[in-house]
Amino acid sequence: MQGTVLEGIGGFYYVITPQQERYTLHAQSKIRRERLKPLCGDHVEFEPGNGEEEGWLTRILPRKNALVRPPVANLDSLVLTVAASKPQADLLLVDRLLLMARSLGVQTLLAVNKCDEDEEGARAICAQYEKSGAAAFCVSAKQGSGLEELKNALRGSVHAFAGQSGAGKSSLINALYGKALLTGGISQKIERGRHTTRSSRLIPVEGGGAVMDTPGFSLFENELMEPQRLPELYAEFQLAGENCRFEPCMHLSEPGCAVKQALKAGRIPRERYERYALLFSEMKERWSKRYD
Ligand SMILES: Nc1nc2c(ncn2[C@@H]2O[C@H](COP(=O)(O)OP(=O)(O)OP(=O)(O)O)[C@@H](O)[C@H]2O)c(=O)[nH]1
Ligand SMILES: [Mg+2]
Ligand SMILES: [Zn+2]
Repeated sequence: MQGTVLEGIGGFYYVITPQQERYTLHAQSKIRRERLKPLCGDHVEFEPGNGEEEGWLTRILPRKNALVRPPVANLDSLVLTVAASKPQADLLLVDRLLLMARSLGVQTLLAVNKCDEDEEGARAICAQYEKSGAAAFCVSAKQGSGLEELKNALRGSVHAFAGQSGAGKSSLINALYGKALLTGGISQKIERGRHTTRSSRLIPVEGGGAVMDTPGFSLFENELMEPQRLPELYAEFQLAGENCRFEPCMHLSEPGCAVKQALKAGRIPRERYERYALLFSEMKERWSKRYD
Protein backbone atom coordinates (compact mmCIF):
# COMPACT_ATOMS: atom_id res chain seq x y z
CA MET A 1 0.00 0.00 0.00
CA GLN A 2 1.04 3.63 -0.35
CA GLY A 3 0.59 6.60 1.93
CA THR A 4 2.06 9.85 3.20
CA VAL A 5 3.94 10.21 6.48
CA LEU A 6 2.03 12.48 8.82
CA GLU A 7 4.50 12.31 11.67
CA GLY A 8 7.34 10.22 13.01
CA ILE A 9 7.80 9.92 16.76
CA GLY A 10 9.85 7.51 18.82
CA GLY A 11 10.39 5.03 16.01
CA PHE A 12 6.75 5.02 14.91
CA TYR A 13 5.48 6.51 11.70
CA TYR A 14 1.89 7.65 11.31
CA VAL A 15 0.78 7.38 7.71
CA ILE A 16 -2.37 8.39 5.85
CA THR A 17 -3.53 6.78 2.61
CA PRO A 18 -5.22 8.58 -0.28
CA GLN A 19 -8.47 7.01 1.06
CA GLN A 20 -7.84 8.86 4.37
CA GLU A 21 -7.11 5.66 6.31
CA ARG A 22 -4.47 5.96 9.01
CA TYR A 23 -1.82 3.39 9.90
CA THR A 24 0.91 3.16 12.51
CA LEU A 25 4.16 1.71 11.18
CA HIS A 26 7.69 0.71 12.12
CA ALA A 27 10.48 1.31 9.63
CA GLN A 28 11.78 -1.94 8.19
CA SER A 29 15.35 -2.72 9.25
CA LYS A 30 16.47 -2.32 5.63
CA ILE A 31 15.46 1.35 5.79
CA ARG A 32 17.07 1.81 9.17
CA ARG A 33 20.28 0.16 7.92
CA GLU A 34 20.41 2.45 4.92
CA ARG A 35 20.11 5.39 7.32
CA LEU A 36 17.20 6.67 5.30
CA LYS A 37 15.09 8.48 7.80
CA PRO A 38 11.48 8.77 6.69
CA LEU A 39 10.45 12.41 6.87
CA CYS A 40 7.16 14.12 7.48
CA GLY A 41 5.62 14.47 4.01
CA ASP A 42 7.35 11.41 2.57
CA HIS A 43 5.36 9.22 0.24
CA VAL A 44 5.98 5.64 1.26
CA GLU A 45 5.10 2.04 0.58
CA PHE A 46 4.05 -0.08 3.52
CA GLU A 47 2.59 -3.38 4.62
CA PRO A 48 -0.23 -2.94 7.09
CA GLY A 49 -0.12 -5.07 10.24
CA ASN A 50 -2.69 -7.65 11.24
CA GLY A 51 -5.51 -6.29 13.35
CA GLU A 52 -4.04 -4.15 16.12
CA GLU A 53 -0.44 -4.80 15.11
CA GLU A 54 1.66 -2.04 13.65
CA GLY A 55 2.64 -2.41 10.03
CA TRP A 56 5.96 -1.99 8.27
CA LEU A 57 7.19 0.94 6.26
CA THR A 58 9.08 -0.77 3.44
CA ARG A 59 10.13 1.95 1.00
CA ILE A 60 10.45 5.71 0.74
CA LEU A 61 9.28 6.79 -2.71
CA PRO A 62 11.45 9.28 -4.64
CA ARG A 63 11.31 12.77 -3.11
CA LYS A 64 10.57 15.98 -4.91
CA ASN A 65 12.71 17.74 -2.31
CA ALA A 66 13.77 17.31 1.30
CA LEU A 67 14.87 19.78 3.94
CA VAL A 68 17.18 18.97 6.81
CA ARG A 69 15.87 21.82 8.89
CA PRO A 70 12.98 21.68 9.40
CA PRO A 71 12.96 17.94 8.57
CA VAL A 72 10.21 17.66 5.95
CA ALA A 73 9.87 16.37 2.39
CA ASN A 74 7.88 17.04 -0.78
CA LEU A 75 7.08 20.70 -0.23
CA ASP A 76 5.44 23.07 -2.67
CA SER A 77 6.16 26.05 -0.46
CA LEU A 78 7.82 27.08 2.73
CA VAL A 79 6.39 29.79 4.98
CA LEU A 80 9.18 31.48 6.93
CA THR A 81 7.64 32.76 10.11
CA VAL A 82 8.89 35.54 12.37
CA ALA A 83 7.31 37.68 15.05
CA ALA A 84 7.08 41.45 14.80
CA SER A 85 7.37 41.69 18.60
CA LYS A 86 8.78 38.81 20.66
CA PRO A 87 10.89 36.79 20.03
CA GLN A 88 12.85 39.42 18.12
CA ALA A 89 12.91 38.53 14.43
CA ASP A 90 16.25 37.06 13.39
CA LEU A 91 16.39 38.21 9.78
CA LEU A 92 19.80 36.66 9.19
CA LEU A 93 18.14 33.34 9.94
CA VAL A 94 15.33 34.26 7.52
CA ASP A 95 17.92 35.02 4.84
CA ARG A 96 19.72 31.74 5.43
CA LEU A 97 16.45 29.82 5.09
CA LEU A 98 15.48 31.79 2.02
CA LEU A 99 18.84 30.92 0.44
CA MET A 100 18.30 27.26 1.24
CA ALA A 101 14.77 27.26 -0.19
CA ARG A 102 15.80 29.09 -3.36
CA SER A 103 18.75 26.79 -3.95
CA LEU A 104 16.30 23.84 -3.77
CA GLY A 105 13.74 25.61 -5.94
CA VAL A 106 11.12 25.67 -3.17
CA GLN A 107 8.72 28.60 -3.34
CA THR A 108 9.00 30.74 -0.23
CA LEU A 109 6.67 33.09 1.62
CA LEU A 110 7.29 35.24 4.66
CA ALA A 111 4.73 35.56 7.44
CA VAL A 112 5.45 38.40 9.85
CA ASN A 113 3.21 37.44 12.74
CA LYS A 114 2.08 39.30 15.88
CA CYS A 115 1.50 42.47 13.88
CA ASP A 116 -1.16 43.24 16.51
CA GLU A 117 1.76 44.07 18.82
CA ASP A 118 3.88 46.09 16.39
CA GLU A 119 2.20 47.01 13.14
CA GLU A 120 4.92 49.42 12.07
CA GLY A 121 7.70 46.95 12.84
CA ALA A 122 5.88 44.27 10.90
CA ARG A 123 5.54 46.52 7.84
CA ALA A 124 9.23 47.41 8.02
CA ILE A 125 10.20 43.73 7.91
CA CYS A 126 7.83 43.05 5.01
CA ALA A 127 9.35 46.00 3.13
CA GLN A 128 12.83 44.47 3.36
CA TYR A 129 11.59 41.41 1.46
CA GLU A 130 9.48 43.17 -1.13
CA LYS A 131 11.75 42.16 -4.02
CA SER A 132 13.28 39.04 -2.49
CA GLY A 133 11.05 36.58 -4.33
CA ALA A 134 9.30 35.70 -1.06
CA ALA A 135 5.82 37.20 -0.87
CA ALA A 136 5.60 38.87 2.55
CA PHE A 137 2.45 39.01 4.69
CA CYS A 138 1.81 41.00 7.85
CA VAL A 139 -0.41 38.75 9.93
CA SER A 140 -1.81 38.25 13.39
CA ALA A 141 -2.84 34.79 14.47
CA LYS A 142 -4.37 36.44 17.51
CA GLN A 143 -6.58 38.96 15.73
CA GLY A 144 -6.93 37.17 12.43
CA SER A 145 -5.62 40.01 10.31
CA GLY A 146 -3.96 39.20 7.00
CA LEU A 147 -4.92 35.53 7.22
CA GLU A 148 -7.25 35.48 4.22
CA GLU A 149 -4.48 36.76 1.92
CA LEU A 150 -2.00 34.24 3.28
CA LYS A 151 -4.51 31.43 2.98
CA ASN A 152 -5.24 32.33 -0.62
CA ALA A 153 -1.55 32.29 -1.46
CA LEU A 154 -1.23 28.80 0.02
CA ARG A 155 -4.41 27.24 -1.29
CA GLY A 156 -4.06 23.71 -2.66
CA SER A 157 -0.33 23.48 -1.89
CA VAL A 158 1.71 21.35 0.49
CA HIS A 159 3.32 23.97 2.70
CA ALA A 160 5.38 24.01 5.89
CA PHE A 161 5.67 26.75 8.48
CA ALA A 162 9.26 27.13 9.65
CA GLY A 163 11.28 29.46 11.82
CA GLN A 164 12.13 30.62 15.29
CA SER A 165 10.49 29.06 18.26
CA GLY A 166 7.67 31.16 19.65
CA ALA A 167 7.10 33.12 16.41
CA GLY A 168 3.63 31.63 16.21
CA LYS A 169 3.77 28.86 13.60
CA SER A 170 1.35 26.59 15.44
CA SER A 171 -0.90 29.53 16.29
CA LEU A 172 -1.04 30.56 12.64
CA ILE A 173 -1.91 27.03 11.54
CA ASN A 174 -4.65 26.97 14.18
CA ALA A 175 -5.98 30.31 13.05
CA LEU A 176 -5.83 29.42 9.36
CA TYR A 177 -7.21 25.92 9.51
CA GLY A 178 -8.89 25.63 12.87
CA LYS A 179 -6.96 22.59 14.01
CA ALA A 180 -6.15 22.23 17.66
CA LEU A 181 -2.37 22.07 17.80
CA LEU A 182 -0.32 22.65 20.86
CA THR A 183 0.82 26.22 21.30
CA GLY A 184 2.88 27.54 24.14
CA GLY A 185 3.73 30.74 25.93
CA ILE A 186 7.00 32.57 25.58
CA SER A 187 9.28 32.12 28.51
CA GLN A 188 9.56 35.54 30.16
CA LYS A 189 13.11 35.04 31.32
CA ILE A 190 14.82 33.88 28.19
CA GLU A 191 12.42 35.37 25.69
CA ARG A 192 12.90 32.38 23.52
CA GLY A 193 10.04 30.20 22.60
CA ARG A 194 9.27 27.24 24.77
CA HIS A 195 9.74 24.76 21.93
CA THR A 196 6.19 23.60 22.07
CA THR A 197 6.21 21.72 18.80
CA ARG A 198 8.52 18.74 19.11
CA SER A 199 8.19 17.00 15.78
CA SER A 200 7.14 17.91 12.28
CA ARG A 201 3.53 17.07 11.62
CA LEU A 202 1.51 17.08 8.41
CA ILE A 203 -2.15 18.02 8.50
CA PRO A 204 -4.28 17.54 5.39
CA VAL A 205 -6.23 20.71 4.64
CA GLU A 206 -9.85 20.67 3.58
CA GLY A 207 -10.22 21.32 -0.11
CA GLY A 208 -6.79 19.88 -0.97
CA GLY A 209 -3.19 20.47 0.00
CA ALA A 210 -1.65 20.03 3.40
CA VAL A 211 0.09 22.09 6.04
CA MET A 212 3.09 21.05 8.10
CA ASP A 213 3.82 22.35 11.56
CA THR A 214 7.51 22.08 12.47
CA PRO A 215 9.60 22.59 15.61
CA GLY A 216 11.17 26.02 15.97
CA PHE A 217 14.93 26.52 15.93
CA SER A 218 17.40 29.37 16.11
CA LEU A 219 20.56 27.90 14.63
CA PHE A 220 20.89 27.08 10.97
CA GLU A 221 23.87 26.55 8.72
CA ASN A 222 23.47 26.56 4.96
CA GLU A 223 24.94 23.73 2.98
CA LEU A 224 28.37 24.50 1.69
CA MET A 225 28.19 26.10 -1.74
CA GLU A 226 30.50 28.04 -3.95
CA PRO A 227 30.12 31.67 -2.83
CA GLN A 228 29.80 32.73 -6.50
CA ARG A 229 26.39 31.07 -6.50
CA LEU A 230 25.00 33.38 -3.83
CA PRO A 231 24.09 36.44 -5.94
CA GLU A 232 21.86 34.43 -8.28
CA LEU A 233 19.78 33.35 -5.26
CA TYR A 234 18.94 36.99 -4.47
CA ALA A 235 15.97 37.92 -6.64
CA GLU A 236 16.45 41.63 -5.97
CA PHE A 237 19.90 41.54 -7.57
CA GLN A 238 18.74 40.04 -10.85
CA LEU A 239 17.28 43.05 -12.59
CA ALA A 240 19.81 45.63 -11.43
CA GLY A 241 22.67 43.11 -11.85
CA GLU A 242 22.24 43.01 -15.61
CA ASN A 243 23.91 46.39 -15.82
CA CYS A 244 27.00 45.59 -13.74
CA ARG A 245 30.26 46.22 -15.58
CA PHE A 246 31.70 42.84 -14.61
CA GLU A 247 30.18 39.49 -15.33
CA PRO A 248 29.91 37.73 -13.00
CA CYS A 249 29.71 40.46 -10.37
CA MET A 250 29.44 39.64 -6.67
CA HIS A 251 28.12 43.17 -6.04
CA LEU A 252 30.65 43.78 -3.29
CA SER A 253 33.57 46.00 -4.28
CA GLU A 254 33.61 45.68 -8.07
CA PRO A 255 33.68 49.02 -9.93
CA GLY A 256 30.63 49.88 -11.99
CA CYS A 257 28.31 47.69 -9.92
CA ALA A 258 24.68 48.46 -10.74
CA VAL A 259 23.44 46.67 -7.62
CA LYS A 260 25.45 49.03 -5.43
CA GLN A 261 24.00 51.93 -7.37
CA ALA A 262 20.50 50.60 -6.78
CA LEU A 263 21.43 50.28 -3.12
CA LYS A 264 22.54 53.93 -2.96
CA ALA A 265 19.35 54.99 -4.67
CA GLY A 266 17.33 53.08 -2.05
CA ARG A 267 15.91 50.55 -4.49
CA ILE A 268 17.49 47.65 -2.59
CA PRO A 269 17.04 47.55 1.20
CA ARG A 270 20.31 48.31 2.97
CA GLU A 271 19.76 45.74 5.78
CA ARG A 272 19.16 42.92 3.39
CA TYR A 273 22.24 43.87 1.36
CA GLU A 274 24.41 44.04 4.48
CA ARG A 275 23.30 40.59 5.53
CA TYR A 276 24.11 39.38 2.01
CA ALA A 277 27.66 40.71 2.34
CA LEU A 278 27.95 38.92 5.68
CA LEU A 279 26.65 35.62 4.32
CA PHE A 280 28.94 35.95 1.31
CA SER A 281 32.06 36.40 3.41
CA GLU A 282 30.99 33.56 5.67
CA MET A 283 30.49 31.22 2.71
CA LYS A 284 33.78 32.34 1.16
CA GLU A 285 35.59 31.48 4.38
CA ARG A 286 33.95 28.05 4.62
CA TRP A 287 34.58 27.38 0.94
CA SER A 288 38.28 28.19 1.25
CA LYS A 289 38.55 25.68 4.09
CA ARG A 290 36.51 22.97 2.43
CA TYR A 291 39.41 20.50 2.19
CA ASP A 292 40.77 21.11 5.71
N1 LIG B 1 0.20 38.90 20.41
C1 LIG B 1 0.26 37.81 19.68
N2 LIG B 1 0.71 36.65 20.21
C2 LIG B 1 0.75 35.54 19.43
C3 LIG B 1 0.32 35.58 18.08
N3 LIG B 1 0.50 34.35 17.56
C4 LIG B 1 1.01 33.59 18.54
N4 LIG B 1 1.15 34.29 19.69
C5 LIG B 1 1.67 33.77 20.96
O1 LIG B 1 3.03 33.41 20.80
C6 LIG B 1 3.34 32.26 21.60
C7 LIG B 1 4.02 31.20 20.77
O2 LIG B 1 3.14 30.71 19.80
P1 LIG B 1 3.31 29.29 19.10
O3 LIG B 1 2.26 29.22 18.06
O4 LIG B 1 3.39 28.20 20.09
O5 LIG B 1 4.75 29.46 18.42
P2 LIG B 1 5.55 28.40 17.52
O6 LIG B 1 6.21 29.18 16.44
O7 LIG B 1 4.67 27.30 17.12
O8 LIG B 1 6.68 27.87 18.55
P3 LIG B 1 7.45 26.45 18.52
O9 LIG B 1 6.47 25.36 18.41
O10 LIG B 1 8.22 26.45 19.79
O11 LIG B 1 8.40 26.50 17.35
C8 LIG B 1 2.02 31.83 22.24
O12 LIG B 1 1.96 32.35 23.53
C9 LIG B 1 0.97 32.47 21.36
O13 LIG B 1 -0.21 32.74 22.06
C10 LIG B 1 -0.16 36.84 17.55
O14 LIG B 1 -0.56 36.98 16.39
N5 LIG B 1 -0.16 37.90 18.39
MG1 LIG C 1 4.75 25.28 17.41
ZN1 LIG D 1 27.32 44.14 -9.30
